Amino acid sequence: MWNLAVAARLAAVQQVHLRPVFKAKCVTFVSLMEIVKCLHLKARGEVYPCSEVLRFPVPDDKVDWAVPWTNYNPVDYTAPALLKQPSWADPPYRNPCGRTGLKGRGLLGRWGPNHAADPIVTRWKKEGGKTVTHNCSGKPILQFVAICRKDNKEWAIPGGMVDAGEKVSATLRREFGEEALNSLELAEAERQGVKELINLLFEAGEMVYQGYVDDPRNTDNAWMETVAMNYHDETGDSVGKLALHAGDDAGAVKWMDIEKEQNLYASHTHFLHQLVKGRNAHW
Ligand code: RP5
Repeated sequence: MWNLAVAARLAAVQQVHLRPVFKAKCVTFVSLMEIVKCLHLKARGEVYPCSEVLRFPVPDDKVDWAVPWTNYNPVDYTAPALLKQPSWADPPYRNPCGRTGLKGRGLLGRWGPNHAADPIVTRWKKEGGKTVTHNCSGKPILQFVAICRKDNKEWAIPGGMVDAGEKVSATLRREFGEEALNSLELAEAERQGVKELINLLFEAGEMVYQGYVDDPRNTDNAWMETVAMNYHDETGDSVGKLALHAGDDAGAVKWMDIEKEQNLYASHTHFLHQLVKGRNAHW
């Protein structure tokens, strides 16, 4: 969608060459990239519009980012009107929760929000076929599938980054499969079975949290945001019975009792707190 919007804007400016492309029913990403490249001439004009700002001159053979150019020193310019932050303009990439003491992107790939998805798969804790209640609260104890992250050895929800163009619902399934069931290493037939089971359970999820994550990788200009969904196996007969196997970024995986003493990765303890409140479980 974004590429279509960009190309449409460029087409409106240029009027001419693009018409045939837009008449075609199927516009591919590759052809859009070509369009953008061949139009990239006015975007190198000497004086920037509505200003006296001069661009750093870029010759034809240096346009491509792939061509090394150590002396490239583009001019930094944002129009004064934009600095007043009108409602239609993007805010500068500024961490919405405030300063972090570090600028740049740190370990994160994108400026601004970096989108993740967190599947919280739960079941009731049982012993001898009976649901276990907590001595103090008298409430049933929920368990969730937790992974131990390889990067920092912290226990966490088996979440992950949403790939470009991927639907969040697909990320949730993929990450759970890869990290908690080691789907990447399974034989094809087995992987198919696991996929079907996940698809069944993940048909009915409930959103627990959406928004900013207090992730240690966050900076002033790049931060994590997530959608945390709960997939609950009420009887414990489907995923609740699955053999868990850590895979990909997970060093270990287990069913973990949910209780407030846990100190999980990033904001994951907070997500679980939201979840137990909704299910009236022990905390
Ligand atoms: C957290 O980082 C999110 O809540 C999600 O669990 C995780 C995604 O990052 P990776 O696990 O892919 O590093 O902020």
